[in-house]
Amino acid sequence: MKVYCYHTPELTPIEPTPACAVAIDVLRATTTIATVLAAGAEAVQAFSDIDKLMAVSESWDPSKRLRAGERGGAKVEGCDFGNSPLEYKRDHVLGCRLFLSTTNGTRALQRVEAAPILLTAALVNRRAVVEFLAQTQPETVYLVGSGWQGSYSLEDTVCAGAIIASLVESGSFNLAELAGNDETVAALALYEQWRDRLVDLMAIASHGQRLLRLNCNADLEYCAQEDILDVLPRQQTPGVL
Ligand code: 3SL
Repeated sequence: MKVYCYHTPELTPIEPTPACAVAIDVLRATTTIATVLAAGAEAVQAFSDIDKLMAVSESWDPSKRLRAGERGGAKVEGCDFGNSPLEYKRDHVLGCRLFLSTTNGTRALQRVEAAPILLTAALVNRRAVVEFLAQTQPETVYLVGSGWQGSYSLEDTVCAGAIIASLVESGSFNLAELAGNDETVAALALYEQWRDRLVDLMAIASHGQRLLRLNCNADLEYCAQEDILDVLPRQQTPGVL
């Protein structure tokens, strides 16, 4: 297994298609996806375009549909939810499909949707992703950070580093053999520096600061937790996890 870390969708090659891709948007799309699936949602369907989300979800039974849209960190008018994982309580979510469009996370998913195995990871479900990778050992794995509108995000890279750390610490993988590119080693170094202070790193990160300005302090605390959800979001059909 070779693991390649890419900081943004734009930096991620689309060819050759990797055996497995893992989309990461710790603040907050992939944390939200893990949260709603762990709470019993039937599926999450991701859209980069909000008008398409509205059109496709229109034909869905309204009692089984949740529509979530985020732009610039705020909820999109006309949607039931924004993108805070804390908005979703089990009672809202059970058996429903979440139709989701966010600024960057859904674009990262689209970038690698051709991968035969497409997962999403956040710190909250890191262990489930690591266990899957360790058991199945796909030949090539891309860890794809969502970034923010084309630029680097600390929180996505630290999550990639957390995945690498867990694989190496299991004793089954050697970093020199596992790392497909230098970004993978750098992601591990970032995680090793911040692993005991992940919430502090979130608060320094530019998107963390954007969310703090929107009074989303509790979101940062929640998204910085590791391994609290035993859920493996995996693409079933294009765009549907
Ligand atoms: O960019 C995204 O996909 C979002 O996760 C951003 S936010 O955290 O919901 O603002």
